[in-house]
Amino acid sequence: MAHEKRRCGCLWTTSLVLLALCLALDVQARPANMSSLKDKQASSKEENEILPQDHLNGVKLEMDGHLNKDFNKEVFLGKEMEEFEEDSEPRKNRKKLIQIFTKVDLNQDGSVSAKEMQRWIMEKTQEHFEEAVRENKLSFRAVDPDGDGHVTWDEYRVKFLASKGFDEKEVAEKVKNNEELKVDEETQEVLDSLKDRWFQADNPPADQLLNEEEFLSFLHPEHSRGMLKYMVKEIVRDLDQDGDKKLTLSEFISLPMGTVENQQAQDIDDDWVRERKKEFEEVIDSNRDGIVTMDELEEYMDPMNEYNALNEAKQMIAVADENQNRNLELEEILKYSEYFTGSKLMDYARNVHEEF
Ligand SMILES: [Ca+2]
Ligand SMILES: [Ca+2]
Ligand SMILES: [Ca+2]
Ligand SMILES: [Ca+2]
Repeated sequence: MAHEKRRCGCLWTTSLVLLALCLALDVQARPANMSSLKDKQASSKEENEILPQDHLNGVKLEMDGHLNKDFNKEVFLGKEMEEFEEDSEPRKNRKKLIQIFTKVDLNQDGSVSAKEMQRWIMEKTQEHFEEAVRENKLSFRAVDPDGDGHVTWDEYRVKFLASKGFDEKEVAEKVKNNEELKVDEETQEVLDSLKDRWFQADNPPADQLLNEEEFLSFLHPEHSRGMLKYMVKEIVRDLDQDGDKKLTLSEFISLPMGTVENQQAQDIDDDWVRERKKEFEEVIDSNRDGIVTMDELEEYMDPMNEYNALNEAKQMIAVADENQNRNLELEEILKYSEYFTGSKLMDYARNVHEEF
């Protein structure tokens, strides 16, 4: 009887583990989707635009340490990305892709070289930055309603809590009177890390106020040298397990702290590990000594790094280069449309030259 019971308990434990694994897998599959969802919510809800996002267009890692799955699309399409998302009609997309091809092919010889692709990637990355500057104008206006060009941490904190559903007047009153704010633990954690980031974005001489430019680097650390370092530090802090401020492969292919319950799931998720391993060994660890330093990670994450852009260009070409001439022809780019634009073209092979 007792034996029976034990076996029952064992089965029960096994199914619990299985359930946990399934849940963990689900969670793990989520980050990339979550961030695109977050972006959408942010653009539809103005108050969310005052919050730094986990996902940054044209940056190879998300803030939570996950690889940016859309990176190649982002640097290939630039600000035209949304058009491809909204308009899924293959015919139109095909036409657009052909137009893009003729622009990437700068010397108009009918094929795209690594150099041409590199130039294009730099241009498209710049577009994402210009977009960020434009959006930042609106976000800054939302946190600086009196328009004096400066925002204090307290003002921002009130706006942030208001966006989380707190009563803005009430919070503002409490902050003004230096009263304690009763917020849940999770919100407090976010507040603490935002505060850290806020003071990092305050350029010397530190006046504890952010102007529009500083606010831009608060929301978009990728284009400011100091903030890029800060972002790298945050990511290393999350992934580094032995505290030496460097990353080994095993640290890099483990999930960030706080998601430890995914460890087992991660071990069996071969794709996830394989992709990260490849990225670690072939790209991030540039001197190939098996260790990723903060400097290496910073180089890797810098969107305006020309060397990275050339590497990315070569990688992109290699994916679709069927005739192995280290260049991309129109046929190749149309065939691999999903890789470049995220949308499939079923009739890629038909009448490629029809539009000319
Ligand atoms: Ca060319
Ligand atoms: Ca380490
Ligand atoms: Ca290294
Ligand atoms: Ca080719």
